[in-house]
Amino acid sequence: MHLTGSLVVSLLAATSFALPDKSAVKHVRSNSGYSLKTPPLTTPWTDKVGTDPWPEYPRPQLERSQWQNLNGVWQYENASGLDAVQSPPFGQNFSQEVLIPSCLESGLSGIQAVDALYSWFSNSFNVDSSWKGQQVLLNFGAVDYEATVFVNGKQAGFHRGGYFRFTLDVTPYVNFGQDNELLVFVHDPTDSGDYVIPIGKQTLNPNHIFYTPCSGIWQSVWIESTPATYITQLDLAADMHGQVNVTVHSSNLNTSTPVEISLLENDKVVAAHKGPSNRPFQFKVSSPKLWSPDSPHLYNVTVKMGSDTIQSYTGFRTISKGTVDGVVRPLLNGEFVFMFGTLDQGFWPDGIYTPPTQEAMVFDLQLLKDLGFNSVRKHIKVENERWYQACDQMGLLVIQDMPAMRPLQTEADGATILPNATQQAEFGRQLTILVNQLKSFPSIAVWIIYNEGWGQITNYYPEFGLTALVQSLDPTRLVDSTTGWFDHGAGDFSDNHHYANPQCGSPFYSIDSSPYDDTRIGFQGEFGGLGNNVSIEHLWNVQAAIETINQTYEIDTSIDAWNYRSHVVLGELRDQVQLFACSGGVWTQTTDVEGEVNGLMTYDRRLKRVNEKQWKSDIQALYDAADARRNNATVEASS
Ligand SMILES: *[C@@H]1O[C@H](CO)[C@@H](O)[C@H](O)[C@H]1NC(C)=O
Ligand SMILES: *[C@@H]1O[C@H](CO)[C@@H](O)[C@H](O)[C@H]1NC(C)=O
Ligand SMILES: *[C@@H]1O[C@H](CO)[C@@H](O)[C@H](O)[C@H]1NC(C)=O
Ligand SMILES: *[C@@H]1O[C@H](CO)[C@@H](O)[C@H](O)[C@H]1NC(C)=O
Ligand SMILES: *[C@@H]1O[C@H](CO)[C@@H](O)[C@H](O)[C@H]1NC(C)=O
Ligand SMILES: *[C@@H]1O[C@H](CO)[C@@H](O)[C@H](O)[C@H]1NC(C)=O
Ligand SMILES: *[C@@H]1O[C@H](CO)[C@@H](O)[C@H](O)[C@H]1NC(C)=O
Ligand SMILES: *[C@@H]1O[C@H](CO)[C@@H](O)[C@H](O)[C@H]1NC(C)=O
Ligand SMILES: CC(=O)N[C@H]1CO[C@H](CO)[C@@H](O)[C@@H]1O
Repeated sequence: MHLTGSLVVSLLAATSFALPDKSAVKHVRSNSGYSLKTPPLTTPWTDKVGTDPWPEYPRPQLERSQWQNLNGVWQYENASGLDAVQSPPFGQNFSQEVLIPSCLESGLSGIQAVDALYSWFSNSFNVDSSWKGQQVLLNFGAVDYEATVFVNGKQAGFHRGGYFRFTLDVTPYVNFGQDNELLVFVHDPTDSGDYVIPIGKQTLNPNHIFYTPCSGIWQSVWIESTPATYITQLDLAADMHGQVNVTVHSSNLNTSTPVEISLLENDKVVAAHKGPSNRPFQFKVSSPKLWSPDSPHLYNVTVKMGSDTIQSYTGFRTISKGTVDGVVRPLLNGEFVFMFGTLDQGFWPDGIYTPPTQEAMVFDLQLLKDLGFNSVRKHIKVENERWYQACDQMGLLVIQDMPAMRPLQTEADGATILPNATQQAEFGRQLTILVNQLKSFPSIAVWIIYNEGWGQITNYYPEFGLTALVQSLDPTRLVDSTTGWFDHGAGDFSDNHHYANPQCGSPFYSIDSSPYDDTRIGFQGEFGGLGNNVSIEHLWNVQAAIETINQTYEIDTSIDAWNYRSHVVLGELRDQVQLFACSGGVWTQTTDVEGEVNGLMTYDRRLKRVNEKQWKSDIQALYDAADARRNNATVEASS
């Protein structure tokens, strides 16, 4: 018997429900072949990942106790092409071993593949005999880009979209108390051929601000056991008045089952309500403690539907917009909140899209909190759900981008590549999934649809329809329809990008941007980007990336010069808060990424460029300037 560490952890986590019989848990295949491949740069966590990555429960807002983590060492083989899926290699050992979850291109995967367009993954998993009579659900946190899943030789499902969670009911295919063969075919075209799909910053040809792609099973995989009728999704929204809106989605769409929801604080039920499944219902909690970045209070939630019980949580807060002293402002709990965050791309030199560990992931967010940022812009990527939970717990307002399709022009041939009608419809479908999957995280404040014109059709203005779509799916958030470039008046923000200095809510503007529109929120969706080269041990050690270091942004020749320039640029933003209609900004960026050396810290997270004392004071000055506007005091811009 071989009991992997991840199973031990997941079994230990399953304390309040019947534990699977440990003696029945085993893996048939040897896992001795996996070893970390040395990436071009490591992080302090690279060597801590081991072979049982991401033991934490992957779906914190719909948590079941009876589950089994399938992360760990799987088998991998490069596939010849799309046709390979027609003849799945059942019952075979593959030539290589791979760490799941990971990007095939990452050192942590043990593969470090290039051009991994078609792949096979296999693993075997035991379904405990005590689960017999229950449903068995197989969950994937995210697979980039298309996954065809086979269980014991039968096709169990297909999923398209590289950033989203999906669940397959594999009950009919599994053998209880025995090993089951799991085979996954993955097709990830990224930006090859004429594919125009949501990819964010991934490219098969990394250069400048475009990076190494991520292919394969890059978020956690797990199975869980449920009753015949089970909760598939929980939509929860709670506002500053104590209003709670709930929809408990059931696997049985035909009938409405009674559900009971309880809010808990320190294990005590502080509110409870009964309602139907599959239909929205509401109730009110008197004088809830509100959620905000300064006081990120959360309530635990238990939902029971028939014999299914799940754990979740929520926070009470209201995001809206309103006019404060004649200026349209974003409001949190009815008050102007100056939103100040970083461009946070979520790339890692050892894991690419997959943070090496939860601790590493939180390390980035903690730096932002320590410096006084109250927001973070998750840039054209979707994180695993524990990242949003961390923002909920730590108190960071999330500005969430939809992963972009290809940028307007490719470096190679200068050709314009825009989505055709089919691809545009698919973009809308995936945008719908994004909002529906993430809308119950209290920290998310703003949805972004388009970044700098990437994939944005301009012979008609699709952002108007997509904005209406997002507003209908989630009326509780603001929509920043176009951050940077082609603004035709859609959405809640008049959002400008400008480097290095900001032009926020300002009456002047540069050729790339539009004049501030005073009917919407004036915002600086990107600025800063100041660079500073570092020694080779902190650099992404790839010659092509090193050669582009001085081709993108301003490079300051010392860390002192970098902090001096930061102080000047942040001071300019403060002046614009005082003088103009600037309601927030996004500093580029949290960390260096590949050939970009403009982070608050380096790509390996080992060197912080920020002079913390100065940055804290410069960031506080932004909030003070905003407070002065909120209080309608007369202020003068400093020189
Ligand atoms: C996979 O195989 C194809 C040819 O069958 C090859 O072109 C490609 O480079 C291989 N990819 C990897 C990651 O090995
Ligand atoms: C796969 O490998 C395992 C042990 O590593 C071996 O027992 C088994 O026979 C192999 N299967 C095939 C089909 O080669
Ligand atoms: C709850 O639903 C009502 C009616 O649809 C809506 O007016 C209200 O804004 C919602 N509140 C929250 C917190 O979602
Ligand atoms: C729901 O109703 C449809 C059509 O009547 C039926 O085919 C399906 O089996 C029902 N599903 C459940 C879960 O009862
Ligand atoms: C929610 O539950 C978690 C663990 O179950 C606990 O650590 C936390 O304190 C609880 N929160 C509240 C507000 O009771
Ligand atoms: C869009 O392009 C894709 C890829 O070439 C193609 O498969 C699809 O049929 C096209 N759709 C339309 C409406 O042209
Ligand atoms: C940046 O530093 C690296 C390593 O020290 C060096 O090879 C490269 O030439 C430098 N680039 C610039 C633009 O200074
Ligand atoms: C950029 O840096 C490279 C070294 O990586 C150097 O050869 C080149 O001259 C620099 N270009 C400019 C414009 O400074
Ligand atoms: C300095 C400032 O913003 N003053 C404003 C205070 O509010 C009144 C009434 O809305 C305005 O007329 C002032 O311009």
